[in-house]
Amino acid sequence: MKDLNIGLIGYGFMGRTHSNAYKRVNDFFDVEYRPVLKAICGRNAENAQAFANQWQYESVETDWQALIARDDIDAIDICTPNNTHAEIAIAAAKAGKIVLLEKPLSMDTAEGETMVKAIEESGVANTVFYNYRRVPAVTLAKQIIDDGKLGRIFHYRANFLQDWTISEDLPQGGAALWRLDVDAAGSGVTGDLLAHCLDTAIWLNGKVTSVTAMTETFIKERMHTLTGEVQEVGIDDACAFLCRFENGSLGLFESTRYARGHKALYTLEINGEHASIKWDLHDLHRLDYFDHRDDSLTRGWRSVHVTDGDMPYMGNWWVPGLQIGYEHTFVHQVADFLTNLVKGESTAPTFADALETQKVCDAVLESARTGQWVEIA
Ligand code: SOE
Repeated sequence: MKDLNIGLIGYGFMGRTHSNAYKRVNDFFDVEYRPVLKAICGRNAENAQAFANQWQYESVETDWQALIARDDIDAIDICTPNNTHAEIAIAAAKAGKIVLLEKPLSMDTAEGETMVKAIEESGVANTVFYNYRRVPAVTLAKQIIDDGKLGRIFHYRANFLQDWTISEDLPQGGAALWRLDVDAAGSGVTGDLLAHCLDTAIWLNGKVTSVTAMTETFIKERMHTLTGEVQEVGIDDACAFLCRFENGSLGLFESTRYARGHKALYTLEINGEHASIKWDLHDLHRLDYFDHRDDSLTRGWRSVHVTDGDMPYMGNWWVPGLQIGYEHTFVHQVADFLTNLVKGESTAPTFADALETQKVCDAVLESARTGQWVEIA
């Protein structure tokens, strides 16, 4: 077993999901590397120390450049706001460190391209955490599609609905609310939530070739947490778009943070010539499947409980019938990453894969601005 010394930057929500994955992976997956929580890095020394105590990191850094300069760090994991991804990832790649990055890749396509260039020039192993690919039911959907069971695909539909920003008293910016600040996030639901839907869609159904979109910002001004000043809101609160895929199918996507009652309702449905698939994050261990070729006595929607030992990832967990959840998707990505690392390979979605998602996000935002269909180069 080889040690892989991790230096993780960012002690927020995603810092916790990634740390949990590093700690759990060897308990459940037979991989040749053992992640060692070597250092946590964050600007606030007290918060970073508290995080280190909670998750048992060996040391604390408050300067990410100092972290990258350390010889005892093999891999840099970036869990910081989006506007810092490029600078840190490029510096880490140039220093020859392995790079793991929480989604999305970048603020925009141009920045993403510089990141892909740097990572490819350095040749370091990399991955971007788009964790929902590794929900066992979603991975099973990929296997079903690749097996040809759906036949020709006609429609791809996805939603990601939340309701946590409806109050106009909610400020923008700062540690907890940077996702609402366009300067830190790049965009609103498009880069934060539809990016997840697009990563899964491109993986399951292939390239998106053109889009037409609309966005809305319902609350136009919010106080900034850091300055106390009321500022214009620059993010999209809601976005809906239509698209065409390279395989000829049509896509329909919607995301909002204003769908009262929905907390993280990521759903997708794919309709093919022979069969259809449906999945819902709130019931994440089930995959609904309808096959028109079934005999007429039993034909209907089946709800497949994706917990059997021969289903994706499930043989590594408990016993058939017992469920796993959200945090396990990150464990799966780390397990795959460590498995591929032995072969010197990166793990999908790589920086280059995530750039495809970024290009579609940019096209969506451009279309919403111009009112025109936008082709994806
Ligand atoms: C936003 O609320 C958020 O936390 C996203 O940033 C995550 O990527 C998504 O998985 C859940 O929702």
